[in-house]
Amino acid sequence: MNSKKFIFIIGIVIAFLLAVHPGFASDELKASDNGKLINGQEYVKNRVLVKFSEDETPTAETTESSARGRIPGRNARHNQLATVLSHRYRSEIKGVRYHKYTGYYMVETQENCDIAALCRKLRLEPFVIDASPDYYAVIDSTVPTGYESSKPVLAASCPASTAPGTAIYPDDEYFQYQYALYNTGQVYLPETGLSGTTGSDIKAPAGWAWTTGSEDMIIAVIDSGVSGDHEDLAGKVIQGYNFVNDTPDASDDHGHGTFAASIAAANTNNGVGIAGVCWHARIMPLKTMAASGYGSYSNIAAGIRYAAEHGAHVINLSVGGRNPSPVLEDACKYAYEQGVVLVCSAGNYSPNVHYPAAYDDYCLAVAATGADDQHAPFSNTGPEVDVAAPGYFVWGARFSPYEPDNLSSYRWDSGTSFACPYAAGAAALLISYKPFLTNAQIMSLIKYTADDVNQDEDPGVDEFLGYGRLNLRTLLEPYELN
Ligand SMILES: [Ca+2]
Ligand SMILES: [Ca+2]
Ligand SMILES: [Ca+2]
Repeated sequence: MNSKKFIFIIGIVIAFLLAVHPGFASDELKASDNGKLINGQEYVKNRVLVKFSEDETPTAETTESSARGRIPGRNARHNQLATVLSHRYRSEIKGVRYHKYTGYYMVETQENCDIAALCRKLRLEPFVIDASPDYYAVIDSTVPTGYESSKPVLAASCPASTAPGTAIYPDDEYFQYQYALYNTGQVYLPETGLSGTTGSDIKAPAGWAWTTGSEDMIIAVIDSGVSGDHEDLAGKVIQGYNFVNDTPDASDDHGHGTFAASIAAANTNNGVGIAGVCWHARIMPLKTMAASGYGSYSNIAAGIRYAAEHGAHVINLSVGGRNPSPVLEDACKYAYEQGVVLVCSAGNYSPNVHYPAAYDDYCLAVAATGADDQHAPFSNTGPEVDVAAPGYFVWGARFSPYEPDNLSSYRWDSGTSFACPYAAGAAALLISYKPFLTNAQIMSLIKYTADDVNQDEDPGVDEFLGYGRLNLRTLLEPYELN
């Protein structure tokens, strides 16, 4: 074994050891001492999210809330209740403020407050529907930032750009490595010589025969931000929002969001980089995850509501946490009721499907497969899994905060994080092609047209792959009635 290969394998081992423990906390997280543990999950220190009873009749809506449409507005009665809490629990509560993005009230606790005990007490108040910690979610990548492959030596196995039938083969430089889109049994990891299994792909060229997507499509990417300066996302990224720093600048300071966005909708057939699933969709970057890879549920909920309020058709959520939480579920319900398709990663190594993916009523939960259509070993399992897509060593746009001027590089990465945007891109393609479908119909079609690739071991719907691996050909091609 040569030394390069040895280092590469050691790298993979370290990557997976780290991935088993999602708490690969960055220095930033350690330094800020973010919270204690409830059920093993970290939450924002000194904060409780409170939802007041809807029965408390609103007496006055603020202009701010009415300008924001259907988001529940701050109302005078709720403000009074916030004041009541501040007085009644003054030994534990420092202040209460309305969180305009979620409609919840954020309680700031005194230092060393027992958050779990305070939540229990607040829930006993007749006018409090829920009081919960503001949990952290984590990005669903299994390879830590900084572990990135070198630029590969190009193999001579690129499919022809003209092809039999109606399938479309784009001319992007790295399309040849994207077994996820079109698997010819090609080498997909040049450093290792690993090759795929013919047909273990989402049948993208056959799907693109019917549509390559509409520029009207907006995919909101709730993540670490997106680098709109990357060559394969240039011209794609519309105005979003940064909920971590409360500013309109939603640029990426991690790399995860840029990678996920590129899988869903990279500039395609432009001769460089990779091919995206929905070629012409635009990306709305909603930064809810800090450079550490962690983000609070309240920020993610804010991002989900923002997307629904600002015209997103699809929301890609390659993030999640182990705890259910009303603030997150309410946001998913709200976006779903606005007609948005919410596509969520099932999570890695939890081992159960995490949240928001596990909200069956509102979210499409996506598991990961590899280049042989096998369930990826890290991919969470459970009855909430709806569909699977490749997420084991897949190619995407590389953005590194350590090399912000390098806007033309690519790499592989793994995780249900990167299975998710294949399904999000598929949803955007289907909406482009059949805009009359409802979000519930879109979600059903994605499930019902998937391939039951594990039917020998797990026939039918199962807890590993749901209905099966995504198939763009059967999703998009018209049915022939005989
Ligand atoms: Ca490209
Ligand atoms: Ca589900
Ligand atoms: Ca099955």
